[in-house]
Amino acid sequence: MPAIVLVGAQWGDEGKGKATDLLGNTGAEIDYVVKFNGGNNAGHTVVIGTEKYALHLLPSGILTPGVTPVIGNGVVVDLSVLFEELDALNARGVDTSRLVVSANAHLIPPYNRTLDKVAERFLGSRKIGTTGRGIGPTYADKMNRIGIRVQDLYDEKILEQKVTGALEQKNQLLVKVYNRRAVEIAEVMEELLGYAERLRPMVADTPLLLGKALDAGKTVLMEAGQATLLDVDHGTYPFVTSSNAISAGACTGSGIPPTRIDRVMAVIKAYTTRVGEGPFPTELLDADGEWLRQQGFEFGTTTGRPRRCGWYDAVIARYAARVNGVTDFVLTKLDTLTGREKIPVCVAYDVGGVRHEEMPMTQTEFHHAVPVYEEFDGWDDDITGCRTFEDLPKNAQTYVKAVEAISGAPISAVGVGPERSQMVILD
Ligand code: 2SA
Ligand code: GDP
Ligand code: MG
Repeated sequence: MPAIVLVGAQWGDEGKGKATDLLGNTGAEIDYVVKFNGGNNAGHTVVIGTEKYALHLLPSGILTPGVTPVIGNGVVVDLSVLFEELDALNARGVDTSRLVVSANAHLIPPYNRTLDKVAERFLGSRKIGTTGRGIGPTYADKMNRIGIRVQDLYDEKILEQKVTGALEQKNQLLVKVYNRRAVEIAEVMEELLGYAERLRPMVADTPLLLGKALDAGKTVLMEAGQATLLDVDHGTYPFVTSSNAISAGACTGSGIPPTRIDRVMAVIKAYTTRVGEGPFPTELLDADGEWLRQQGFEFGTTTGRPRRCGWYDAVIARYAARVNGVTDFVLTKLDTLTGREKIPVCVAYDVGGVRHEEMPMTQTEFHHAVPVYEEFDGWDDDITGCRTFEDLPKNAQTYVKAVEAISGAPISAVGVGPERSQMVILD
């Protein structure tokens, strides 16, 4: 199993961090875990025994001894956050010395953090609900060819030229559009260069490193930040993040070609959540939504924002299966649904009287999609100790099998609690 991609099937926070960590610790024998998109907008929580880790910029593989964690070229890196996270993990006794960072990864300069936040304020009711970490402006700079890359830190003349060029545009925006103070070249240079020497031993030609590793028979896991419906091309645009979070993004964001990938796992929650703005057909704005938020502890790992909650949406699952080429789903947080008499599942949408089995073509239709529900019987027994499918109560088994039948790919594992071991592995 040389290259595996792990993505989120919904709007994020499906439990990708735990799934990655679990893969690294079960038979899969993962050698490298590569983060290929996003930056410190991500928030992955991994619980090992009584220890809880919240990772943002670092790949979840950092917690597994023997695994080499890699920050791929598709990631945007805030150096201050990188070293804060490394220091915090080191203080807890985690060995982070194997971390590798792509020379081609883009850096989040301080002015992009400011621009992300002021742009959101400026948009008012049209805001995206970003995490305010400078992600969007940094990817925009990359496409606009005014980005700063990791390798630029080691050619000071080039770095200064690039920062000067970028600031010509950024200061116009900051001063003239947003009424902020202009940013000085010196302060940007100082922040970026301040980390250069500490970063130097981690910097590598990661596509070459990973290509050689695959040639040598090593197993590489590529871990997505955010999720399918937040993908800039295939998500609910413009209410998306600014990178490709689907499986195809793993190739551009790591330099590993599609021909080397033979498994695409998608993590999907037994219900649905979203943070930030944008359409969400099964959203529950009532007591049931609040019940899911409290039962599932649905608050942002990065920003602490309460997550919007709704029922499982099989239209989204089928869409995710298709655009990612999902080979298997990991269904998480089944335990959160314990205690309900009935569990509704969205099987299709009604858009203006027309039934849609598949994701509608336009965002206008998606905004107006009304879920068509089927109800399943719930269960009361605590399932957090279940480890085999047969351990699950009959109604929970029926729910899992029913969801699998309409989601477009088989379910290979079911999460029954936040801890690493709380997983039911299916045949
Ligand atoms: P951005 O900051 O430009 O990427 O925001 C654009 C949209 O992407 C959403 N987004 C996320 N959605 C879910 N989880 C994310 N990570 C954190 C977590 C979120 C948090 O794991 O809990 O702590 O709030 C994440 N990152 C970005 C974002 O909400 C916007 O809709
Ligand atoms: P990610 O962004 O996809 O990695 O997900 P997050 O870490 O942001 O959010 C998922 C949350 O659910 C975390 O708090 C996890 O500890 C927790 N979690 C993951 N799997 C399960 C599960 O099967 N059951 C329960 N109760 N919690 C889970
Ligand atoms: Mg998260």
